[in-house]
Amino acid sequence: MRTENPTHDPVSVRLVVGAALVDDLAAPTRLLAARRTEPVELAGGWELPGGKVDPGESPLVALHREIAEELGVGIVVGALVPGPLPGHTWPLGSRYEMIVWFAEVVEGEPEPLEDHDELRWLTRAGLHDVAWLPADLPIVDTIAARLRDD
Ligand code: 9L3
Ligand code: MG
Repeated sequence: MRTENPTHDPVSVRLVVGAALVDDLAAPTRLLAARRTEPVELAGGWELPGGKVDPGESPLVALHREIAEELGVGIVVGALVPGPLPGHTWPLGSRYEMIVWFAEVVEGEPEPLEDHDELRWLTRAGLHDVAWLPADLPIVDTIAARLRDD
């Protein structure tokens, strides 16, 4: 009997890094949401910015690179937003897992330079004003618990 399921093969799961960009790491009141432009099945969905770790690249280096490429800003990275999988990652379909850190912009002003066409800073009360990608929803709910009302 064939028991292996390639979609559950950890070797085939690729790591994605994401940033929970907040206005102030010490007293966060707003979270940055980014609207995807591609691929077509995800276009229009809102997400935490980030992307795939390159082979041989460390996750934190990948995070700084992705945020610089996508938003044109420098960041300082804070605590993990701990996910339920080993290594505190979050499930992202069958092919990816994502590791997410809180982060704050320290250089530049975020702009949707690559892979997004709109950005929004959301307050806790307005977190669900955008249509988050389904995979990002539980992460956003965890972040919500850390946001202060402003
Ligand atoms: N993804 C989902 N939520 C996110 C991010 C950054 C990524 N917050 C998914 C979308 C893609 C895959 O992970 O299927 C790789 O992301 P990217 O490299 O296309 O940004
Ligand atoms: Mg990306």
